[in-house]
Amino acid sequence: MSQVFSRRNLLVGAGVVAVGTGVTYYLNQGGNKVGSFTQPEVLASNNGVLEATLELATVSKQLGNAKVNMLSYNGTVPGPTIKVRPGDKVKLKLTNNLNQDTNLHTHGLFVHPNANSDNPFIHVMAGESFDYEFDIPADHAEGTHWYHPHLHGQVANQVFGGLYGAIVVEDDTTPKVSEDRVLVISDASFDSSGNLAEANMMGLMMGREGDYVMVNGEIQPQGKTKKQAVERWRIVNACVARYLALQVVGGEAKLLGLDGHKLAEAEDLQNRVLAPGNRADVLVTVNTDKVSLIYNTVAHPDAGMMGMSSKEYTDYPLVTFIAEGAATVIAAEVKFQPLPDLRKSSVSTRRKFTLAMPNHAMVMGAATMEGMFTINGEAFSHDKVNTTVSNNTVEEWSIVNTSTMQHPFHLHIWPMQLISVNGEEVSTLRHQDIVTVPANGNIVVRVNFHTHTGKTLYHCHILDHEDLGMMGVIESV
Ligand SMILES: [Cu+2]
Repeated sequence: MSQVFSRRNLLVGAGVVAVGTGVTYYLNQGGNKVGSFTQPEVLASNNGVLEATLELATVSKQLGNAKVNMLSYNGTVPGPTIKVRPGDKVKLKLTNNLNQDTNLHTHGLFVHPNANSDNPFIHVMAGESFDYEFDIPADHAEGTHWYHPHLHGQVANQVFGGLYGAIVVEDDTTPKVSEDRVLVISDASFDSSGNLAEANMMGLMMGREGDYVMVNGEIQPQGKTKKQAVERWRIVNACVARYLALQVVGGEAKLLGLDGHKLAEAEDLQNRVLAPGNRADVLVTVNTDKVSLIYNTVAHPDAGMMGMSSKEYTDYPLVTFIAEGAATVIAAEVKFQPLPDLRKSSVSTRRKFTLAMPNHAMVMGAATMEGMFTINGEAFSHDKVNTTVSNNTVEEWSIVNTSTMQHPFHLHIWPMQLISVNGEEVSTLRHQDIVTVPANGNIVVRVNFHTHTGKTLYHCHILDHEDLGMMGVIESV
């Protein structure tokens, strides 16, 4: 077992080893070059149509001073940014050149869950291609979403491996800014040969956290900005299991929206926590000669148990932009259109979902934890519809967590309005597609099932938990 629980590190040969407690700043070790900040390639629609190929393949890429082997869309980590407008038709050919099966989920897009649209039940076999087609509704809100594989049993491995990319929906209200940047945050671990590390039993149980935290596939990249520049940062938490407490140093940071849904008004970003899968749309005004996105570890209640020794990050600069010269200041006008407030809706059905996972004693000696992560006592089954809802109704869901760690609850397609957390009402109006259910706690959300009917999923977005069964099938009829 010692082999299984040992922390393996990247860059051993390069003399850079980050072990033990406290942050080992990668940049401070042995003269590593600072990676430069780059934007993923953009696949943009033209005249209402985006037609493109996403090819999955392994890729050998430079990470700091090391060569590592990851999984990629179109040869890059993250994959290309998909940029669309409301009303667009999107045709994506998914070409699977991996030696494992996969599929594609357009996380956050309000599109159809059936047929060859955002259908997580599709299976794209190794060596095969599949033609996806999505219609972006004409009234789709502008905002930031993302895509990743959703093949049950393989989701955590494939996302950890590097399969993720941003989706940007732009419309005429999208604010004009000095820079509009995608910041995809992800993590991964590697063995001494630079190959992706496998998750051990603890990693699966708690959700694996990679040793290296990246922004757009680089460790602590640096880019350029200008003084007084007004920038939009589209932050995607693409980590399998890592919660990110984020703040901006060197600039004023206003949170405009979460999960692609505008808040009622801008709020301070400071120390906002993004669960795995959450996105934050942030407006940053550079007010010094250097602006950084700073990350702090969100302490896990079970940290330190049984060899779980993830690195602690304290005030860790994920990405830094150096200001040179002065920006031509552009006034970024942000429109906050009021979201429908489901607190005023009449509720057709109330349901309770109980999330449960095994404790340490239950998994000691177990060969697998498959099926031990459940919702309402049941692990995911392809063959079963767990929840049937009626189109054009508003439901109220109480989501209860019986475990000692928090779970980020994700519903596909229809956003959730957070009503209360541990019985305390949420005063602000917010729609999200991932809401965190506190340890031994509960939340209440309301959902307006409308427009799309069909079968899709709800699950924990700690992707290891989803793969181990904490997922259910919902059908809107
Ligand atoms: Cu979970």
